[in-house]
Amino acid sequence: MLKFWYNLAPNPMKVALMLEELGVPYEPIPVDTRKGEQHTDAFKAVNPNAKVPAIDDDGVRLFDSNAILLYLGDRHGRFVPTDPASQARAEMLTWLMFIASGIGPYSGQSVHFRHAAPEPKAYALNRYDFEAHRHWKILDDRLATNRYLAGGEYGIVDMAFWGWVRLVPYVLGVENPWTQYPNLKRLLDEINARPAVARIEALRTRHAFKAEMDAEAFRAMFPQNERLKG
Ligand SMILES: N[C@@H](CCC(=O)N[C@@H](CS)C(=O)NCC(=O)O)C(=O)O
Repeated sequence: MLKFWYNLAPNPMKVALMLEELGVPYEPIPVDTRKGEQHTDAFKAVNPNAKVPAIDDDGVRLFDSNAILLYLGDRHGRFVPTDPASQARAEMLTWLMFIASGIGPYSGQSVHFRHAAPEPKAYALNRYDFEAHRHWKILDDRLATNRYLAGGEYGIVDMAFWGWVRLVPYVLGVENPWTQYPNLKRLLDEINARPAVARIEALRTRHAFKAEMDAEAFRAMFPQNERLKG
């Protein structure tokens, strides 16, 4: 059976959504990153990058959420346009990579500098807040004229989007960003209403991940800080 190493953060949740949409059986294996479980030798044999998600699909092993989405889409011939020469496939690849290389990293750094970094952080926070807004605005504009991100049909790009868009208030430090970005909210609400998302709620309650961001969690998730200690 397909093994899925996960926690409840945005990148694993995209893959959880795809697995639930496909309806393939899978074994969820929790990796508690606040306890440092991503750094064990056993997990690094699965993902040398020491992050979730990763999968093992009956011997086919992958890590990195967007690679996994693409693999599963191609493998099952669902939620991706299959003709490699088509405009639809080109748009799917373009927006998937935009999320992988833009939305994810800039949103992640916006969260880090807003909620976790020590002072002084004004320069870094301004940069990542600006870039996070800029990237989300590009998606909001795209969704003003397209029902889904890759065009006419719901697919893996929308799932990659869903992983992150739920956290936009936290990413941008704004209670109600939706007045500014109504099209993001429109697609978020539509995806949230899908039965696959309801099934993910069941997965979310299956394992009690550590909630505290204490010294152990900071050491595990931000190992670079150890270099600053005299
Ligand atoms: N590019 C990777 C990023 C994975 C990633 O950053 N995962 C986070 C959760 S969303 C994680 O494992 N963080 C724990 C850590 O950095 O120690 C992907 O898309 O899968």
